[in-house]
Amino acid sequence: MERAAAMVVPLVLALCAAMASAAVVEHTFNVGGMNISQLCTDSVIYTANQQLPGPTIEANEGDTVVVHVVNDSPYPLSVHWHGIFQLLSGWADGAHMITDCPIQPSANFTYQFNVTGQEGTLWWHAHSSLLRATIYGALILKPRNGTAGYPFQAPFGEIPIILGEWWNKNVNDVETDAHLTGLGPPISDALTINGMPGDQTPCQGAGVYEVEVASNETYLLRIINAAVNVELFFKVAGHAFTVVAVDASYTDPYATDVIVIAPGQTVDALMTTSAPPAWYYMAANVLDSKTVPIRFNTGTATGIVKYEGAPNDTVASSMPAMPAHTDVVTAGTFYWSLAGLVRPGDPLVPAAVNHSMLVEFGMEQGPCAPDQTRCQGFALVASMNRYSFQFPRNASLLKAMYDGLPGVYSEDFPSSPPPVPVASKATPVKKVMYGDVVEVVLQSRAYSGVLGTENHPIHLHGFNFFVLAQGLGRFDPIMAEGAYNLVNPQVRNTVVVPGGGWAVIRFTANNPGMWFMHCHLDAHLPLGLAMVFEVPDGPAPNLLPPPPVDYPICY
Ligand SMILES: *[C@@H]1O[C@H](CO)[C@@H](O)[C@H](O)[C@H]1NC(C)=O
Ligand SMILES: *[C@@H]1O[C@H](CO)[C@@H](O)[C@H](O)[C@H]1NC(C)=O
Ligand SMILES: *[C@@H]1O[C@H](CO)[C@@H](O)[C@H](O)[C@H]1NC(C)=O
Ligand SMILES: *[C@@H]1O[C@H](CO)[C@@H](O)[C@H](O)[C@H]1NC(C)=O
Ligand SMILES: *[C@@H]1O[C@H](CO)[C@@H](O)[C@H](O)[C@H]1NC(C)=O
Ligand SMILES: *[C@@H]1O[C@H](CO)[C@@H](O)[C@H](O)[C@H]1NC(C)=O
Ligand SMILES: *[C@@H]1O[C@H](CO)[C@@H](O)[C@H](O)[C@H]1NC(C)=O
Ligand SMILES: *[C@@H]1O[C@H](CO)[C@@H](O)[C@H](O)[C@H]1NC(C)=O
Ligand SMILES: [Cu+2]
Repeated sequence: MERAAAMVVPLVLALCAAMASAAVVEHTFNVGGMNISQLCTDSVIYTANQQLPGPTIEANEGDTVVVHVVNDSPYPLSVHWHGIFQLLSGWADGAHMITDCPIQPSANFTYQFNVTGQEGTLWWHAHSSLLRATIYGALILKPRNGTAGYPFQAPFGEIPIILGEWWNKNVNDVETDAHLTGLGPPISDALTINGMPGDQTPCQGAGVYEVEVASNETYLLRIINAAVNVELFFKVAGHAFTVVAVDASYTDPYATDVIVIAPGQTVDALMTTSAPPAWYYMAANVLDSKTVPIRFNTGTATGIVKYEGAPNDTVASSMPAMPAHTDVVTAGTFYWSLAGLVRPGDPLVPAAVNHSMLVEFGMEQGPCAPDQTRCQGFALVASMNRYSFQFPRNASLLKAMYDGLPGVYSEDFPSSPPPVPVASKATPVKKVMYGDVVEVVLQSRAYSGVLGTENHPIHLHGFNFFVLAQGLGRFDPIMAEGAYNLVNPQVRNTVVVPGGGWAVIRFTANNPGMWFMHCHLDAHLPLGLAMVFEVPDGPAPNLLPPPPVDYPICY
């Protein structure tokens, strides 16, 4: 009886949603300190509304999202709506010093944007220092007519799975240490599932995420990698998945028993509860793609899937067999097998390209800066096309563009790597015209030295891109071009470029603004692994409106 009643509710909701016109989805996030006992340690962390993960925002395509962020923390911060196009609302992108100056302590700012042409799972996070380790949450975008609009059978239930990293320390201090030593942050103390580390840590009684499911039903798992610095494997013992979307873009259904997900990415996967009724572990562990041995978190975060009415004595024997940390083959298979689902009316891959770029990036050893007081011998430096990105200090790039403020940035980001040996710290942008098609070969530089190479998840703000091809080693245009998927490539906002390898992305610059493209490992972003696309206004009505009245200014 109970089950039958539960089935009726989604149908009614779907009908209501189909009739409803665009809605306004409004939230207030009070970002402030929160006492928490985690890993047998009492800490003060900073969260939105005293929740870890923070509140879930759920909207339908076409809705307007309004979030009042009140900064009750001692840190200036901005909040980024990861993957949202921000069509004609670039001021609300929340990219620290790119589109916004941070919200000062005791101040507030209202982010407002429309959800246009996007469905699936995205997320939001602080975009200032390591604060995003605890200030994050899910951003769920449903079709305009609700679950009836899914290009797959509406699931019985939906389960957000937000993977994260936890430090037993104030993450701002972790960030400061990373800068003082010049070596990046130390490894995290635990991995988490929905904010909790699970029962495989040395701390007895640590929090475990648990979810109850009914037998023989299909659930939609909305998986988000909110970890700061690590790619992750995710499995549920005794269960398999069908991937139906990544980064809020539908995919051809892809069957797998392991999800591979990099910081910044999302994966929507269907899971059918057809196993014998029992408790099953879900687990996440690190994919370590480094070619040299550097310490990483070898722990496993766990949660439990509990079948209704099942005995609990089966959980101990049901740990999923996780891939080895170094299993880059399993990772590559997942990342490279996905294809986009092309439906009538979806954007097609643009055939002609206006800007063909080769962007080479990587890490090197640089000199210790005077303020890096604990730096010994060298500091890590990262660059894109030889420029180590420097954040502007006096104005956001978007405000500087809008006001025509000189001296904040230069428009000379090169379209291919110049033959200069050292990375110089600067704030160059690549200017393209509104509506131009941009193709970028993202080339990871290979090193034989002590730094080795590793995968880098490259994230573009403001646009989705088509991933036309990916490969290992040096990009060879003759070899690669025949292999471009121009028919149904996967569509993403964050692509994992394999260590020493490459990926080719293509997008249409149909939104005026300043759009950040950067490595989503926070160990690499402050070192300069970033650049910016400048897109001026298009023909009316494609004009960037003036900044909101409460837009934070820099001090
Ligand atoms: C944390 O706990 C301390 C000691 O009980 C208390 O003084 C403080 O107000 C608490 N902070 C928050 C943010 O709740
Ligand atoms: C957002 O949607 C609202 C309601 O449909 C519309 O009035 C407004 O112009 C849109 N804003 C932008 C920036 O497109
Ligand atoms: C936001 O700041 C404004 C201006 O200081 C103030 O009037 C308003 O009450 C604040 N709103 C919240 C929710 O704190
Ligand atoms: C929901 O919207 C999708 C896409 O517009 C459409 O294909 C589908 O038929 C709609 N379903 C219902 C039940 O309205
Ligand atoms: C689930 O489906 C299988 C196969 O149809 C069936 O054998 C089993 O009894 C079902 N389990 C429940 C709890 O309904
Ligand atoms: C399983 O149930 C027993 C009896 O209710 C309880 O003592 C035990 O703690 C439970 N185990 C877990 C892992 O919840
Ligand atoms: C971009 O390419 C298209 C197609 O070749 C062309 O029509 C357009 O003029 C180009 N735009 C610019 C700014 O060159
Ligand atoms: C930024 O502001 C500081 C202090 O007002 C000034 O010294 C500096 O020249 C400015 N930098 C730029 C790039 O305008
Ligand atoms: Cu990186």
